[in-house]
Amino acid sequence: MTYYPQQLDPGAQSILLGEIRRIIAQAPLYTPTMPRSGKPMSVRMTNAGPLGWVTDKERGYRYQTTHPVTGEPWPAIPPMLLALWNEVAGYPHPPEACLINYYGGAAKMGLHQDRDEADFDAPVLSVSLGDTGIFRVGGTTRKSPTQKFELKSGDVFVLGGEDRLAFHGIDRVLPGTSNLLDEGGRFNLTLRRVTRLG
Ligand code: MD3
Ligand code: FE
Repeated sequence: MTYYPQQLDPGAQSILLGEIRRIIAQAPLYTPTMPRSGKPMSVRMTNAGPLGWVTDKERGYRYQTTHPVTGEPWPAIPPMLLALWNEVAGYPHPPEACLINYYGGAAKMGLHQDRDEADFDAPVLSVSLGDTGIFRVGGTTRKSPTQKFELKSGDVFVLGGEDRLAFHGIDRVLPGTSNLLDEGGRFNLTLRRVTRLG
């Protein structure tokens, strides 16, 4: 697990935010629902890239090529994110999915593992924009002790190797900790490989 605090300066953060706004104009944030229960998640989501992560009551967690509401293909991953992947991920193949999470007021994400990908060898890269998120990461079992990090706007995280399957979540977002978003809240972008090569 490698933490790059303030990897993006304020200028780069606002350019990236512009790219995210453009993606959301094409592929609106929607409210995902949990498998089986159909309980809505508090985080709203959309994606960029050839594949996007989605969930709903009927079909559960999966990757698909189209937006679940509009039926349109996901917009492309912004070149600056592909450049960031090349700079810090240390993986010789590009990401296939960029999940865009938006945390408004009371949104959070419970402790979970990311295991909907066929390839766990590739790292996962996360970029935070906007208000600070309280991030919790543990080990590969739900009982392992956890560590807390404050993920601030412009921070980048790379999860590779053993940490790729660590349990993690967002306890809460601290309102008023960033001026980047006029509406407040937090965006997290997660770049992932989904399919196995070869
Ligand atoms: C640690 N998102 O979308 S990103 C998710 O801030 C997710 O929105 C959180 O967890 C967020 O699945 C955390 C940082 C992250 C991503 C993948 C990981 C941390 C990780 C995979 C393994 C361990
Ligand atoms: Fe996750």
